[in-house]
Amino acid sequence: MNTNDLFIFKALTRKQIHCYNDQGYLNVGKTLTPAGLKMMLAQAMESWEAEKEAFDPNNTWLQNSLLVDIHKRSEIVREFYFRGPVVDKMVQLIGPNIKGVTSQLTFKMRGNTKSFGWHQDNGYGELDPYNTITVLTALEDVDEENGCLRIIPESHKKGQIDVSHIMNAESKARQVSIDLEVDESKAIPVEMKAGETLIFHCWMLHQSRGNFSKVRDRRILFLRYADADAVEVYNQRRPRLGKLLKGSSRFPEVVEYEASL
Ligand SMILES: O=C(O)CCC(=O)C(=O)O
Repeated sequence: MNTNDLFIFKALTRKQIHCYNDQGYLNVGKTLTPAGLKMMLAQAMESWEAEKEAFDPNNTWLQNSLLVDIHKRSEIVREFYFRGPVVDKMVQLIGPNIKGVTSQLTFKMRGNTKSFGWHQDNGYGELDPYNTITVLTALEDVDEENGCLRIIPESHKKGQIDVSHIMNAESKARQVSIDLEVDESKAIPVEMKAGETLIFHCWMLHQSRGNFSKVRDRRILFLRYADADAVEVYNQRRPRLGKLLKGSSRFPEVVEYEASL
């Protein structure tokens, strides 16, 4: 696959890095060309339609809105995740050793009016070191009407919030969602144009409301990248398995891990 026609590669500027570190999030601009966007949307929709039913308010977030391991189903997602325009940006922000730790679609199709509560991504699975980054790429324009992400700028400065009372073994089994109390007056919507990528820190407080558009979906590719030595705090500090994308890892199981198919 010749990705030069599909992806837009551009290093972060010093100003952007400062902004990310200070605010905890950054819209890095377009990472997909129109052709890349079209191909990614087509492959994502093929996977989505093969797996997912219509929205059902009695179903969980997972059932309605999430399709995991999307890099295993879509070649363009795999290229984007492993060798795309975000990987070198992760080196700039995290360091020389990088692994991919999550790839999924979070789709809120029209009519899916369920909100997703306030949380830190490191609340659903605490990784150490605490510099894991979530990377959202909008596959169409997203705004308040169709349920864009809402965040609290600088909230990453609060550090890890203890959610062990919510995320105990029993509640995990029941797929309980985290919904932290926050100061809503500090929240801002993060609107994005199709093909743009937003990155944010693993301690960033964020949530989304439902999709209240009658005519537009809200389709997002959701990836996460971590330091190649990142461990799962909730799992006896075992190394998080994920494909090594840059540099090296002290864990042989990470070096040898083949995530693709
Ligand atoms: O897709 C959304 O609206 C929210 C998803 C999210 O915050 C997450 O999966 O951590």
